[in-house]
Formats: sequence, structure tokens, C-alpha cells
Amino acid sequence: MAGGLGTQSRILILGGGTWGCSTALHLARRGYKNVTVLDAHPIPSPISAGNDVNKIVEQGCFTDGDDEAAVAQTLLHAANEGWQKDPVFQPYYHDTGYIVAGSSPKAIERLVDREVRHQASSFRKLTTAEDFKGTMPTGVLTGDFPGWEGYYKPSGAGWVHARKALVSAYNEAKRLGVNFITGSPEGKVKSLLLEDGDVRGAITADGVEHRADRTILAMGANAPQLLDFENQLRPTAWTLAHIPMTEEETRLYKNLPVLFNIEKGFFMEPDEDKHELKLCDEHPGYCNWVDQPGSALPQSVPVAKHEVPASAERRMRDFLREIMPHLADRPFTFARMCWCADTRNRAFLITYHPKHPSLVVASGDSGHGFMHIPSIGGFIVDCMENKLQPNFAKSWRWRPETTRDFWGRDVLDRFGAGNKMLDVNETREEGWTNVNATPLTVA
Ligand code: FSA
Repeated sequence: MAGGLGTQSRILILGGGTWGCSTALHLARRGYKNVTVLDAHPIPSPISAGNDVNKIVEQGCFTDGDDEAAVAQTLLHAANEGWQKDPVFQPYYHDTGYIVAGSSPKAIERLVDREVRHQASSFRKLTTAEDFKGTMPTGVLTGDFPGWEGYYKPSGAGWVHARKALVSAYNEAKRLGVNFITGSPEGKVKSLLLEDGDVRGAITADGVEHRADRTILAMGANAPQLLDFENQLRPTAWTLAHIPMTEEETRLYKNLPVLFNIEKGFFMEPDEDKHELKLCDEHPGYCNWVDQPGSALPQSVPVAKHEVPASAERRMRDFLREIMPHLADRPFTFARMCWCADTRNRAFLITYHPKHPSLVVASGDSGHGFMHIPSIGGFIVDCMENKLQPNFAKSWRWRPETTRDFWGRDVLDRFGAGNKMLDVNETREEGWTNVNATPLTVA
């Protein structure tokens, strides 16, 4: 690898989203004095997946073998320590409990195998509509829960206010001296600065060269626009929408456990500031396939969009009809596609690049990256300092040998929407929500 590092080394982070801000914070805490973050948008960026009212924090792990399981456990522990003890993050964690459910035998079997059986004594089984309704105050869950089976864990899981936690990490990193250059053109990265086969920084859209001893590529689903990932990342999007709630409803809905049906969708309590309830329909994800010149395989390219396909809206309303039919027809006030970066086995991709000795890649959140914001930056800095534990380094390695063929249709153990990958291009005929035209008054 490239030459030695010290606290005066110039470290450049590309991307000021969840992992970029976490890395900036951890670098500053370790005493690095010369850290710069570039982002095309002011933080919190409207295209960062972390710019969201809430995200789930739970124990579920997605593993394929003992080594991966050990890594997942250590990671989870580190994240939970941060949510419980780190003053930068602790105020945003809500230990409200968590209900995980399914509607088909296959999904139920999978969730028991993936989550419940590892901590069987913390979960209570829910089989009838009454069982589900009993987990929340009267009047919240009013549906019939047709065919549902679930497991309820009253504590040790919950949700976090994602945007506030992201901004908190950013503010603390800034307070500790990290330099953030945001907005376009000055923060927009046009290309990596390649010299003698290495990456010596980045060039922004205003033509400025930002030279660095180490460059950390933390641009999530947008990272493949700067570097050839050899088919290891698949940008994939999920869909969310908000519905307005009255003040009275917001009070009734306070401190609810998270409810996640792994083939239908999930919700958490309404946002305390705007009194909006965020909803997600669950599915294996949307890709936007584009044939790229010079690339043998089509690539999924993120498209930022503050709307969702009409079929996603339909699925959200179907989900509501099963659990809270009184809200099923309420207009949306906000909708959005949220882009993540899947890897083929859903393990992160955090490693030095094999050909560019000063470049660290930090991507591959695989749809479970946000909850690690308190700690992931520490692992990324460990990687930069060549201190990652061997099992982590192995799990998060550069691994193009696993992605030589097209894996764009792999659902990666997810369910919903017919258990098939979705394509943004197929939504052209059905259209999109038109949230701006939707009246904002509560029916
Ligand atoms: O278990 C979790 O961490 C929930 S992540 C929420 C979600 O929308 C997933 O439901 C989806 O499958 C994808 O991984 C993106 O994140």
C-alpha cells in the first residue's frame, strides 16, 4: 500500500451522506487534522438515503456462513453501543420495540430462520389480528391482518430519526475541524484524480484539483459513476411516501413499535415535527438498467426522484388496508425513491482498491447501512489504517470473482411485489404519483 499515514495526512472523503459523515467524524475523533468532505449537495443531501425521517434499528442479520455471522454480530454490537452511549447519536434512537411479520409460509419460515430463532426468548409470537392489535394502543391497528404471522420484541430494537442523526454527525465532525465543501460545482466530484496508476484525490466540477494522501469513496449508489466496480455493486431503490396525521393521531401513535411485514411493507410512528407518517412498501427493489458503452453487462444507474411509481403507491395502500384501513386513502404529502447499493451477498464493500493503493472504497450498504452510522466510520478508518480484523477484511474485500455474470435479477432474500426485481423503466406506462398536485389537507 501507499506510504505511511499520520494525523497531518490529507484525507479526502467523496460523499457527505451516511457513511461519509460517519467517516469524517471518526477521523476527526482519531485526531486527523486535514480532512475534507466533498458533496454535490448541502448536507443533509436530498439524494442521500440517510436524509429520511426514520430508519429501522434491529438485530436482523443477512449472513451466509459462520465468518459472516461473526462479522454481522460485531457490527451490530458496535452500532448499538453508539445508539445507546454516544452523545452524538443517542438522542435520536427510540427503543420502541419491533414486530417482524410475514404473510406467506415461505417468508415466515425465512424470517424465523434469519432473525427470530437467534433470539427466540426475546420474541413473542403473534398469530391473530387481536394479537397484532394488542401491541399498540386501541385505534392504531384497525385492520384484519389477513394471513399474517408475526413476532414481537418489545425492546432492544426500534427506530432512529435518520436525518437528525446524520446532521448531528455532520455538525460534530465540523466542530472537530473537518472541512466540508458542498454544493455544485465546488463540491460536485467530476472525476478521480488519477496519476501513475494511483488515485491522488478528486477533481470537482469547478475544475479544482483536491489532492490527498488517501481518498475514501463513500458515494453509496453513485460510486460506480466514478470508478469501475467490476459489477460488484447494484444500485437499487426502495420507495417511501408520507401521509399527514392530525395532532391527535400523532399523540395516539407516539412510541409505537416498528411494524415490518417482510413482503408487504413497514411503518414507524409519525414524524414529531411535521406529523407525517412514513410508509414503505416492501419489494426486492427497483433498478434502472442502462446499457453502458464499454461495459459488457447493463448497469443500474440511480435516478433521483421525489415521486414513486403508481404500483408502489398501490402496494402501500394495500398494506394500509390490511393493518390501518382508516388511513388507506389519505393523500400523500411526499414520496421518494431511496437509492442503496447492493452487493451480491449483501456484505459491505469496504477495502483498499487492488489497483489504486491510495483509494479506499466504502460502499455496498446493501439496504442495511444507515443503522451503522454511529460506528461504520470507525471501521472505514480501520480499513484505511490497515487495522481491520481479518474476518472483516475478508468479508468486505474487493471480490469481482463473485460477480462475473449478470446478477441483476437476484432478489437477495427479499420478498414482496411478486418476489421479483422491479425495473424503473417498466413504470413508464403506469405513471408515477403526482404528490405536488395532491391536496395536503387531511380528509
Ligand atoms: O431490516 C432492516 O434493516 C430494514 S431496512 C429497510 C429497507 O427498506 C428494506 O426493507 C429493503 O429490503 C432494503 O434493504 C432497503 O431497506
